[in-house]
Amino acid sequence: MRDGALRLVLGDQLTPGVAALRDIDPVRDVVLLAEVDGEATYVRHHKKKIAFIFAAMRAFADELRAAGLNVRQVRITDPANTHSIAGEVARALAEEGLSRVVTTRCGEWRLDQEMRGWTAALDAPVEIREDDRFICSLERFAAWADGRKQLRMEWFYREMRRATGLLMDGDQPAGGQWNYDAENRKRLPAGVRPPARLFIAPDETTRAAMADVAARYPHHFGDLEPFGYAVRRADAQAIARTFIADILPGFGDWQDAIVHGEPWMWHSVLSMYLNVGLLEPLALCRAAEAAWREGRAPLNAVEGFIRQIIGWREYMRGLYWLKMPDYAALNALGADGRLPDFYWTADTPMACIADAVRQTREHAYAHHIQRLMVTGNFALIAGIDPAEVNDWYLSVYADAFEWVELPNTHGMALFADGGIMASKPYAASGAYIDRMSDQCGACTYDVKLKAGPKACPFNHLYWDFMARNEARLSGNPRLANPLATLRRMSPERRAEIAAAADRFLRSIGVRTG
Ligand code: FAD
Ligand code: DLZ
Ligand code: SF4
Repeated sequence: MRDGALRLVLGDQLTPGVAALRDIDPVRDVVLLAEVDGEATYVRHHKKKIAFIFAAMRAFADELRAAGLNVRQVRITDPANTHSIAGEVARALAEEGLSRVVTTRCGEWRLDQEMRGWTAALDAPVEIREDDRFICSLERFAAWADGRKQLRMEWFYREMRRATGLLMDGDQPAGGQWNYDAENRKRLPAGVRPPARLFIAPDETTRAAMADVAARYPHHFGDLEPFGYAVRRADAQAIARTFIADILPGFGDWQDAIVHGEPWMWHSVLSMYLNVGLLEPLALCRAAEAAWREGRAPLNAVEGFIRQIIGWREYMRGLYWLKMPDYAALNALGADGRLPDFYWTADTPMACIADAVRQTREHAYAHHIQRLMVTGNFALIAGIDPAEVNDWYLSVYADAFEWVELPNTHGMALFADGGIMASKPYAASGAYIDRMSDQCGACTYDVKLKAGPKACPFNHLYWDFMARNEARLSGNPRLANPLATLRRMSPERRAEIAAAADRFLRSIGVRTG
């Protein structure tokens, strides 16, 4: 026995100051980083996501070794690999002669539950430390939520602004307003194009991880090439700096816009680095605030960006741990349709969906409005089973971990939680997509048509969704207008909508039987 601790660090805990590494003894303790099939296949993650995580784990092992720590790095190709985190912890304890385990609370309920049984299963003390890389502790979130009927993000966000002092002048919001979202919904004017971005050419470490993934997970969704994401902290920080200098100034204005051939727009594309621990949320927000205070970016852009991180990101995590495990099983609208194949193949004449899926396949990324108002909105109004939709979102995005994916999908996109998060379902017809994008001009369907084979499917699915859920949604004041319109429709028109939606949903395999 070397009387030291095994310091387990998971693939999304790649931060030198993560709780499990605090007070580490560089002589007696050993850090474990284990690449295992169990984590790579509990959903069929996108190939680029797995390569990104494996390469970032390998780069982090180099970083820790350079800092003088003992690192036990288990590669996915290691013949002795047991392919589960628990198996690798047990093997490391035995082979390294260690007596206890220290780790940081993980980001998913399934693994957290498993870890809570490890002390008994491994016959060794397992210390699980809170993950304090977040601004709001889970206790603080629970206290904020306590006794509230509705958990609106905006109120939580204001608390986070006060707690961090970000964009505050004394106890008042900078510029006099908390939220500048009303300025952030512009359509992209003709001729305006997003700025160029910094991509990182894959180094040897990344190339090796890509080759391992190509050999081991050939049937997983997604392309490995081209690979331009950072896997090292310094590269992620360089990308964040160029975002703040060149892209952040336009972040707010066209935040909701979708343009063919422009996957990134003015978005930061930093979520994957934040979520695996290569970037720190508070430091990033302080750098964004400095850009505004020094006149390098407008307030609507900086406030919008900071709100996404200290507001939405923190709120999603708080809600996830507050409501799990029941939250995952909620299906308030009783949706039970199958996920159509085109979520994987992009083989659909609906130009907006084909484009979002193609980009997702290529980059393991799509921006928020594509996730919410294209693939998410379609799944909502088509009535697809939330469990299938969640598996898809958890698989296909490089930034997807259940603590953030589930509440976004289940609560924000699908209204499966019946309104714990959102005050109404984000259901929209083709008109919304037409207003915010250039997709409809290139589509086989006609967004202006409401009936007939050429009519945009979002149009009849939207009204079919309202009709199917009329009773469930009738008490919602924010839906008073569309429900009144629905009630004014003739029985013939309602029957026509139901028949068109049914025909279409059967043709794509959402409804069977
Ligand atoms: P930006 O638009 O540049 O925003 C800046 C940062 O704010 C992001 O990097 C992210 O950290 C944070 N952020 C923005 N919106 C949200 C949000 N709604 N929830 C939490 N953080 C937010 N985000 C994930 O990180 N992982 C997921 O698995 C995920 N799944 C989603 C599923 C659905 C159905 C929807 C509608 C949204 C999902 N989001 C998820 C939220 C959001 O779409 C992504 O965070 C964002 O698109 C990431 O791109 P970006 O870094 O360019 O974001
Ligand atoms: C997502 C992921 C993948 C693909 N592979 C690994 C892995 O091999 N080893 C590991 O420690 N973590 C991996 N992860 C991240 C975990 O799935 C993540 O830590 C949990 O889901 C909790 O958020
Ligand atoms: Fe999407 Fe309808 Fe527009 Fe086609 S017409 S791109 S299906 S919204």
